[in-house]
Amino acid sequence: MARHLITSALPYINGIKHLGNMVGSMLPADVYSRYLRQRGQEVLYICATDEHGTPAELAAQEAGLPVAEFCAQQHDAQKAVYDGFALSFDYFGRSSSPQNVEITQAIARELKQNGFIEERAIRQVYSLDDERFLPDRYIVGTCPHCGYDKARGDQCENCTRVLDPTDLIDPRSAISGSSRLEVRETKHLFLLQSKLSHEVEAWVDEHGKDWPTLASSIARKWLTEGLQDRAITRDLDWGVPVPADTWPELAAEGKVFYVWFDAPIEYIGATKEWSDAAPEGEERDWRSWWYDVDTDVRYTEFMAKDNVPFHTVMFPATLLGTRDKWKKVDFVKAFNWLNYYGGKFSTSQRRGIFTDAALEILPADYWRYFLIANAPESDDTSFTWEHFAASVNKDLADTLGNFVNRVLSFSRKRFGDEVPAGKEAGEAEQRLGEQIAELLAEYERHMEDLQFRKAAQALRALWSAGNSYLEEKAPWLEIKTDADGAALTLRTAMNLIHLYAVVSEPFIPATAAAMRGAFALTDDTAVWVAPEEARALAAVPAGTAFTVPPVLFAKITEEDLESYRERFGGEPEAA
Ligand code: B3M
Ligand code: ZN
Repeated sequence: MARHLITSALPYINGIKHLGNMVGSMLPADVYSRYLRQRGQEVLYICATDEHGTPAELAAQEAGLPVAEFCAQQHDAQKAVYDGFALSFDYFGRSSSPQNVEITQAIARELKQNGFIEERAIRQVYSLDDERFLPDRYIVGTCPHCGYDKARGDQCENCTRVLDPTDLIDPRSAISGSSRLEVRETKHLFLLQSKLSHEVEAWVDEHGKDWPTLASSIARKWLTEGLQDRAITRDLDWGVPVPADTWPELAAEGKVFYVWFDAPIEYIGATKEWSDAAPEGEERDWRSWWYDVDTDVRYTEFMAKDNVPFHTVMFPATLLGTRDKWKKVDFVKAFNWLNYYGGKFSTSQRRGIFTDAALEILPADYWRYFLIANAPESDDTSFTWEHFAASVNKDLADTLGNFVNRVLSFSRKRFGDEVPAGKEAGEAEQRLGEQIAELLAEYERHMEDLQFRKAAQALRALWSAGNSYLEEKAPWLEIKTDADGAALTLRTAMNLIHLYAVVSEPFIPATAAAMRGAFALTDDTAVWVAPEEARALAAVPAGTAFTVPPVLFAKITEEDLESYRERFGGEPEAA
């Protein structure tokens, strides 16, 4: 049995995330984790809030809160939303945890020891009124290219040009607004990526072969451009402190590590948090997932395309430079972007559907199914309310929900509250069994390959096969002349419902549990059903008591759509 370590890109602490953020990381990681657990694999699914860097400090300032308090509140707020989406992390940590501080500092020491970190003097903007050096993002001014007067020292949001603080016209501090700035010399730590370039290249050559093209092509692009040495410390009040035992001068100046240095290390840090949070009597060993485990742990990462360089170049360079036995990623599942009516979702511009608002209007399974079935795997995809409604109404309400409801309701009405016996399985059931076994094997293949859109297609085909069988046998007619035949049809359909409940759980866990719970089966579990076993369609024997669950998916109406467009914006696509 393989041991699967799974991580999804850490959502920044500032603000509740939109659906686009979740579909490109946490949601597919959850679907895959659930699938592997049901197949009996040992899985550790780790994620956390990414709490350092300028986004956290600026957002805390805006909220008028000390940054530590802001992060604690936001961590809990985000975690509550992810619980609402039934994201089954084994641990959802915090990059500001003591565990991450400890491991980040230990890794930095190892890098220094091996000559892959050095101090360099650089010229940086100092604010006399804030009495501190200002990271590029903390300097605002007028963009020399487009005249936008809120351009930041690192980039102009208006014309997206990358800037240097000294390019800005009338530069001033984003903290105090003061324009009493001067350029001074200061020292920072640099990760000597250039010295690790060949090793990283060799590692990507060896491991990147079976990654999806999106991930391997971005990694190659960065490597071809040549790895630059990168400053990995900042003058911020909030972050993993540079350890005084190794860099006393920088520590005394309050330097902290750059957020992208400590954030990927939080995958390890959060695993230690998981270990340290072990309940009484439960053995947990974080090192057994991360240290000297190259062969018996398969590590899969989920992220959006903009995070690929950090995960396939900078983080592996960091771990290679330690000359230690840290586990590196085996498979990088990268996603494109989910847009909203063709425009970008944006947390900062509050454009699109945010995860908390989504749960206010519809249950998680509507979103889980639609987002994964339309995941931006090979291209950016665009969310529209019209497509969302059409998809859930057809696939969830009609194909799956209606099938479950009419089979159970009709059987209860004509044969009572127990699964009817009726005839032995005949040619139609034989054919159906073959078809189900084939479709299930295809579904498994796509899940093993992390091809989520294709997996959703195969799942839909499984659901449709049940509807076709029901139309073909038409028990509502059959019962007039052949009650035993009708009973066989309904018993077979009920076995399909139980099978659907098991294999749909990775996508729609709440609905799957409701479907499985309809049958009073002793010690029933969501353990996967292999195609060979599924073929028999006999897991639910005649005589099993059952109940009829409430309608699984209420349809989205035109009025609903109107109200959603009203609230979230978005013009109906041209018919
Ligand atoms: N916090 C997500 C982002 O770029 C970033 C991922 C960190 S994963 C170590 O939006
Ligand atoms: Zn500009």
